[in-house]
Formats: sequence, structure tokens, C-alpha cells
Amino acid sequence: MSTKTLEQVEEQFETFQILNEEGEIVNESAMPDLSDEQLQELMRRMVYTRIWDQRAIALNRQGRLGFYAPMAGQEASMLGSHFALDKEDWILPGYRDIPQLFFHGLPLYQAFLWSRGHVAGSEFPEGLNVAVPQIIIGAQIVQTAGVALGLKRKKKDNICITYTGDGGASQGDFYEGMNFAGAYNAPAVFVVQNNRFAISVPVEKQSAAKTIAQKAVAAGIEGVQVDGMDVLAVYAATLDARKRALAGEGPTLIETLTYRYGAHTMAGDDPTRYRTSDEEDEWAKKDPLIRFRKFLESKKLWSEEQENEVTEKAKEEIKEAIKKADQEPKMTVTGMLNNMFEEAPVNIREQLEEFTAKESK
Ligand SMILES: Cc1ncc(C[n+]2csc(CCOP(=O)(O)OP(=O)(O)O)c2C)c(N)n1
Ligand SMILES: [Mg+2]
Repeated sequence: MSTKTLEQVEEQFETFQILNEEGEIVNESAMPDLSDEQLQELMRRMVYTRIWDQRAIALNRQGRLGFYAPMAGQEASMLGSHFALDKEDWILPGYRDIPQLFFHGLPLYQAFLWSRGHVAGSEFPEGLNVAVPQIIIGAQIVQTAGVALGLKRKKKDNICITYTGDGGASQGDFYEGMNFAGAYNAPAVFVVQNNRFAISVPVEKQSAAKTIAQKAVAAGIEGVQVDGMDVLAVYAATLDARKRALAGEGPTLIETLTYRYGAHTMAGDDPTRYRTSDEEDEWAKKDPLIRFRKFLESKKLWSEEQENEVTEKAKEEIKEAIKKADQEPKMTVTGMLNNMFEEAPVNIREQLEEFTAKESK
């Protein structure tokens, strides 16, 4: 008997796909049960997000947004997974995952305020089950295990989903969170959006593992690798994972193979220094919007008119949201401190006094 098993394990992790690059169904039996209206809604959300990304990049260049991590290319990965959720499910996002928060109920102007670092951008509406986007890579994975365990203990019919990147999957927190969630059979779904880079470090230099999905094996949980440019595959995989989690069958790790077309963030990253244009062209051919548009058109469910309608709506709503963000009173130190602490410790109380006096001048 050979003691080598890695190859056998790795062979199990094939990429799950439903729509190929031409928008043709290649996996009929996995086709999710979605109405025509739901299919169109998925497309509307992806188009909306693409326009939002273009506008946000322009607004950032005009100095009207602060921190911004471009999301074009990752729409299917973000929105397909989100579409499988219930309104009451919890989302623990990373900094790029703002569309999922928006479609979960976060007002757009607050997303813009968050981008500006304004405290009002983190004071989320009551009943919106999301955490503030995590900047510390991987930290949300451990927190997800905790939130999911809490949901289980409270006997809620809800899951906690979290998003991180390939870089996140190279962090210690990633293993700890998955391991803990597995041990406690917590209803968690871990989505790793493998966009091939952690800033400039390619995924091949981050790990010897052939897939990120296989990292689930060591935690004793399900793992699946999905074509992250195929919105139907991402949706179906997440729906499955959610069902299993609620049936008490434990957490799932979902690796979505995707790509960010833009820079890592708008703060000075230059992707031409670590990516070739050939690679970018290859990924552009896999585009999630093109593929899904072709699929919908073949079913007569999408037209130029519908595309224009959602494009105009997005532009209009973004304009209104940025106006509303501009109207927010300037951030104060006391506002920030009051948001941080329900009961301020003594040193913070001193600072509150000091800044209350300063701000009233
Ligand atoms: C603990 C920690 N280390 C380093 C950083 C700096 N940092 C910010 S983003 C990033 C790369 C993350 O890459 P990935 O998880 O693949 O997400 P992506 O940006 O590609 O969506 C790094 C290293 C950080 N924010 N937190
Ligand atoms: Mg990445």
C-alpha cells in the first residue's frame, strides 16, 4: 500500500460549471430551479454592479470616494452566492464585498460613506444582518464560526456566510475558523473568491495546494470548486451548501474561480506590474455578464432595452446616493467614539469630554 494520498484527494476537486463561456448549459441536471423573473433579476443585479463599479472608479478619481476595491469580473461570484441567501442570513464580508451588502439591504449612500471612512457608513440599519466589511485579511472567518454557532444555539433557520479571497485562504485565521465551525457543526458557508492574486502575489506562490477547495478536507467539511464566472453554478453551489448547513450537515467551503479586472484597490496598485495582458484577455472571455446575457438572450429573456433600463437606473441611483452621502454632517471624534463603545471605559470617557468641548467651539 502506498502512503501517498494527496493526488487522489486533489483529483476529486473538479470545477463545477453549469454555463460555459458561450452561455450554453453543459450540466443540465444541476440547473437550478429559478423562474424567468429570478433569472432576469440575477442579470439586473450583475449589470447594476458593473455600472456601479465604473461610476465608483470615476468618483474615486475625482476624490469623491475614499477607499475603493474594484469588483468588476467578480459579479457572478458575489451575486450568485448572495442570491441563494435568505434575508435573515448573516453576511460577514471583506472589503470588496459591498454588492452583497447592498442587495441584502444596505443603502448605497452608506456604502459610499463607509468608503469615505465616515462613521455613519458603519452604523447599519437595525435588523440588517451584516458585519462591517473586514479589512484584516481572514479575521471574518473566525468570526463566522462564532456567528454560525450562535445561530445554531438560538435554533435559527439561518446561516452565516462569509467572503474572503485567495489571500485570505493563506491566513491562519482561515484554518482556525473552518476547523472550529466543522467541529461544532455550525451552519456556516465560507466563500473564497479566488481571483488569482493577493494584491500582486499569485495564488501559486501562496500555497502548494492545487485547489483552495481541498483545504476543506483537513477541517472535515465539504469543499467545492466552482466556476466563479458562471452565476448559475455559484448560485447552485451556495444553495446546496446552505441547505446542508441547515439540515445539520455542517459547513461548506466554496472556492469560486474568478478574476478582478481592475486594480486591487484604487490606492496606487498597478496590475500591469504583475499581470500580462494575455492573461487579462483570457479572463475577459470568461466574463460573467457576457455569458449570462447570451444564455438569457437564447431564451428570449433579455434585450438591449432591459439592459439600458437597468443601466440608467443604476446611474440615477448612484447619483442620488452620492448626493445623499455629501449631505451627511462631517464626522466628529465623539461620533466615532460613541459608535465604538456601548459603555465607554474611563479613558474613552475622558476623550469624549475633551472632544465634546472642542467640537462645541
Ligand atoms: C492580516 C492582514 N495582512 C495583510 C493585509 C494587507 N492586505 C490587504 S488586501 C491584501 C490581499 C488580500 O488578497 P485576497 O484575500 O486574495 O483578496 P482580494 O483583494 O484579492 O479580493 C493584503 C495582503 C491586511 N489587510 N491584513
Ligand atoms: Mg485575491
